[in-house]
Amino acid sequence: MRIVVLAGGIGGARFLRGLKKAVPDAEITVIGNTGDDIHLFGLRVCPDLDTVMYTLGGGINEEQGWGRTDETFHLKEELAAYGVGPDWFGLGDRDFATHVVRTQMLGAGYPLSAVTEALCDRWQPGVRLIPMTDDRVETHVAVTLPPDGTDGTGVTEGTEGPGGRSAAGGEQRAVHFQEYWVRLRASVPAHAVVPVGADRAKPAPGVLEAIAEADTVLFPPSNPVVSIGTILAVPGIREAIADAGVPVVGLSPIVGGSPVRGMADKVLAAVGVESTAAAVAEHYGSGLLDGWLVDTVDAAAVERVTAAGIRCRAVPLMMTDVDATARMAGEALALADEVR
Ligand code: GDP
Ligand code: FO1
Ligand code: CA
Repeated sequence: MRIVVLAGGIGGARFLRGLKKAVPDAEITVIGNTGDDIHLFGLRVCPDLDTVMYTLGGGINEEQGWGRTDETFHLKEELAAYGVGPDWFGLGDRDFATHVVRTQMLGAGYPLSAVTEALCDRWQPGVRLIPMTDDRVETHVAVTLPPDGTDGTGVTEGTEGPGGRSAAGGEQRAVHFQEYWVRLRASVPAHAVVPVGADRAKPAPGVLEAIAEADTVLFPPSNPVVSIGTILAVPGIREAIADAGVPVVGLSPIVGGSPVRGMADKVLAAVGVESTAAAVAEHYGSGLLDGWLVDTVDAAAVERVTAAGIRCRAVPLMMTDVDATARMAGEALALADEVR
């Protein structure tokens, strides 16, 4: 069985661990989000690709869900001693090595897809991990900063780019997604989420082929806006999924009206989607989704999703351990077989 999964970071990676356990013989291709990528200290950092690679390869910091296990921060501390920031992004020493290797290979002319394959030679994630594109795409968020020049974080520098005054007196800025998510903790009003460069990006080699050859396409409980939404913004990917003629089944990252983890509600609001399991299904739409799983606490949403032309079922969707996650993956594949 050939399965294609569009994945962000933690939600995608943890789901993949369950999927591998549910169907050990499946050939799984993961199309990873690169809209979160950022250049720091001259290095290319790919948080979502690395989260998938470390999680499936056994190197992830389990509590945090991102970054390396058994990590130290000497390099970051030394950089800070030189006054070199940013100080708000926690890059550890072990993690730094990944970014050094990646940046060196990119500098030598290898595309990100080839670099990712080389990094996975070490980690052996047991899936084929392909970035959505080899081109540069960076998610930016249009925000309003408070009028007093502070942003509630106690840090006043760091936001760059053209801005202006809003009617409310706050300052309008477009900030990098990581700055919005990690530095500002999504605590300032967000008005738009833009995957800058996506409109000119091409799917990485292997992406469209994997979709065309898939038996099933799965949307794990990843962020619908800044993870799966960004992947779908690369011209050709959404169309390839819709045209593949195979079941497309998703699992809701929203349980009981809130994200299980993180601040997906904030970016959903920025694109005008309410934070409910049903609204996220409608946001993807019946043109793309054939099946949708909601958590049992959201059983009342099944009717609304079904009315939208998407087959829906309520099952436990909390990834508390690998076995629970494997059962979720099994339910997703069973739903796919029903619509096949
Ligand atoms: P990120 O890139 O690290 O933010 O990770 P993803 O985009 O792949 O996934 C983030 C989403 O995972 C969040 O919106 C969470 O609500 C969702 N999530 C995390 N853990 C669980 C879980 O146990 N169950 C469900 N249904 N969703 C989860
Ligand atoms: N997330 C944080 O909340 N704080 C950090 O300091 C941080 C550092 C970091 C370093 C490497 C990496 O691969 C991921 C990292 N993340 C961090 C997670 C990352 O920002 C994710 O993109 C977001 O959590 C949402 O996807
Ligand atoms: Ca992410």
